[in-house]
Amino acid sequence: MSDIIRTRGQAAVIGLGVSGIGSVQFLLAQGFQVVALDDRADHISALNASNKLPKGVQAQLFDPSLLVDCDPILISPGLDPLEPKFADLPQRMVSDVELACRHAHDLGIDVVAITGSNAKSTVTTLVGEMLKASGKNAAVGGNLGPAALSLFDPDNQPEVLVLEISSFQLQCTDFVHAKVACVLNMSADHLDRHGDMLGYHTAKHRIFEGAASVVINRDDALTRPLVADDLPRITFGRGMPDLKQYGLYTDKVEDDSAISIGRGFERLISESQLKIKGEHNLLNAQSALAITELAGGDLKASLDVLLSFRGLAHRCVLAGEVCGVDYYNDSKGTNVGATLAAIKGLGATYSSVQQPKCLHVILGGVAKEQDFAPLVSPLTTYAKSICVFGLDAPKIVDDLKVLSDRIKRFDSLDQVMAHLQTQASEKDAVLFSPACASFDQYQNYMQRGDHFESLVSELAGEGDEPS
Ligand code: UMA
Ligand code: ADP
Repeated sequence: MSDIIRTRGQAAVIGLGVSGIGSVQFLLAQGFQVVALDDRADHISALNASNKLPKGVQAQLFDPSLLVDCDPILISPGLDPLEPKFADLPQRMVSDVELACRHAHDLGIDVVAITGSNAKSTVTTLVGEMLKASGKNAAVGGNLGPAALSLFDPDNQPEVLVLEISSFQLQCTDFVHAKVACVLNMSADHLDRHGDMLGYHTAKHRIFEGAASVVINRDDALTRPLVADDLPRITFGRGMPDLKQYGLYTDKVEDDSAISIGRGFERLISESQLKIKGEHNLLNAQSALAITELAGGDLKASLDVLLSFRGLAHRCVLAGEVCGVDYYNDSKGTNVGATLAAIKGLGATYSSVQQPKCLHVILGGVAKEQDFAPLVSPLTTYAKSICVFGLDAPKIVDDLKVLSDRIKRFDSLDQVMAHLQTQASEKDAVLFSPACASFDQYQNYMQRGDHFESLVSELAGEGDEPS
């Protein structure tokens, strides 16, 4: 048994959100006494008045003196371990993900560990479904929820944990030992927390610690493990696949000019058979197949899952069609890399020789110190108009100033949609992919996406009225 769990003395959990509450429950079940801490007095009162924490555990305001005898100290991912208030803690802080990986290792449960700047939730969900379809008892969670430590069930232990792991979680993770580990892609995000790209990259690459095999994106050198580069591996990418690797066939076969996902010489599934659209989703499908293969899944069962997969809510989903204009909700596009993929993917789908510029792109929110200049090229190619709103609109407008002829600034999404109703014309698409966090005007990206979808429904209602 892992030393960290064997001690069974006093443990602490800092931050009592989804992962914190999961951690408290796990530690209690393991026989620890648990000190449960949070910084928000109102949240503490609400928790203590509810039955969300297990009996006998009282939430308390953070105070380092309460931690003196605690080991381990679990820190929730939303809290920065480098904050000065944590500097003098006697023990190292660990993430709930590290504890979950250690516990899985002790119990002989496999771990599949997935990170990346974008596509984590989509690929993690697909891998979970593919392993289940292959007959494995897979539990899926981590950053996409439920929390990693909530995935264990003594009455029905999973055979495999499929974990989406964020850079925040990895920052406090020294033990993973995954059967398969993958960094799907790397582009700038969360630099306000990690300082710079090197700090972000270093955090992400902790996922390879102790890995038995890896999946690598051939088109993104930053996804390669720097150490232990001789691990068993499968690669995926845009090019043609090599033997036993995944890739894309783009050549014409008889009458079928469709792009196909291939493994070695075999064409597995064509683009037109998939319900998820855009080149980025062809990469997501490949990475899911590769990870599932190394995790011991079945290819035929995995392809069946791909055929029926419609994508996750708030990720480039068609919210509705109003007066010949398609409206896409990509509220989960919370960084420049994600929005880049969405513009390229939908742009290529909607543009035609007659109308190369086909998209009205909505950006805005909290910029997280990102540079928006990488969006200039795809916006130049595909954007008819660009609507910017929210806290960091001035920064976005400034970074995109070479496109000033097609940018307009607004205060709210309501104003943007009222404007687009009069501007977008038949065969255009409106893409809501903000490239920013939502916290300036919304609780989270889900609430923001729901607001967009409700505005689309309102437009549809108005569009239906007889003139
Ligand atoms: N808190 C403090 N002090 C602080 C900040 C927060 O005490 O300085 C307290 C809050 O009062 C609250 C708790 O900490 O009680 C919130 O903890 P948290 O921010 O770590 O959030 P959780 O509810 O535990 O959710 C976390 C992940 N959140 C973050 O990483 C910010 C969830 O990912 C994850 O689903 C969940 O654990 C289960 O594993 C969300 C996310 O936005 C979806 N992730 C980021 C992303 O995907 O980009 C990384
Ligand atoms: P994550 O969990 O990493 O945020 P999601 O699967 O939730 O990833 O997708 C988030 C957003 O990332 C999507 O809305 C889409 O805009 C974008 N995206 C999806 N797949 C890719 C990819 N392969 N490369 C870049 N961006 C992507």
